Amino acid sequence: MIQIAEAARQLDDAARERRAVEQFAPGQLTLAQAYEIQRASIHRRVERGEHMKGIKLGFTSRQKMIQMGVDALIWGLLTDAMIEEEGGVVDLGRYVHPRAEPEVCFVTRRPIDAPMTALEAIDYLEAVAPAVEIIDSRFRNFKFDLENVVADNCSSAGLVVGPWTRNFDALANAGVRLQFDGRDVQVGSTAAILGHPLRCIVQASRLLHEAQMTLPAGSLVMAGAATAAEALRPGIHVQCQVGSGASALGRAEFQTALA
Ligand code: 0L1
Ligand code: MG
Repeated sequence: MIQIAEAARQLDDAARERRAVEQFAPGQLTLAQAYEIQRASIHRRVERGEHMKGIKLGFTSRQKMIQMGVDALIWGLLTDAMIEEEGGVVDLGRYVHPRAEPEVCFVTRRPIDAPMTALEAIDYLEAVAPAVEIIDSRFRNFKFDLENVVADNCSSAGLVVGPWTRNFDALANAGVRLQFDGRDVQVGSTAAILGHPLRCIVQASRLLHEAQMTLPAGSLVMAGAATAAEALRPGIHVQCQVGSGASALGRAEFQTALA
């Protein structure tokens, strides 16, 4: 039988020591146990002094589900230690085998404590920004099943958030480009994220309610990748651009350090 605290310790140690580990044998974990492990491993981070910053949704687009062979929406927890400086230099030595995903990030202005409808979602939001999520599975070869990726906090590792705007209208079916050194490596649309990224807030409200959790005002919500993820390498400029022209949401960018 799986020991929640021991499994959380193993994954937390793997993240801190930047080493890949074997996933728990398929079938060994239930989804409920996987979320318990996720919470226990975040608890360890909080005990070390990290602060909760919000949540992320995963597998909100078909491209991501296909890339990873997983077919359900999942969620993970974000702490302040995961935030990388926008426009800054990211040291890939902090990660095991990092990949970049183009996303949008919301910041809330009211606590989310009950399920809401799509029409209500905007009332809960302060702003939105283009963002890059740096995912980093602690599992060998980035291979996992649904329960394992949930236990591993949905591969959460880093995030780079661009300039905030209240231009929520720019979110509908906007072009999304992930570029390395000025070249497109992934191209998609915000419509790939549950049809419209605001639906992530609705999904988040349901998941939080089921988990009997409240998301405080001022929290980040990462909406999930609009495209498949791309492996990061040292010495490149990474940019995520959402929309174009007058209706652009803007861009988030960073440089990866030389090896
Ligand atoms: O944005 C996403 O859909 C991230 C899913 C995280 C799991 C992974 O691909 O490692
Ligand atoms: Mg993501």
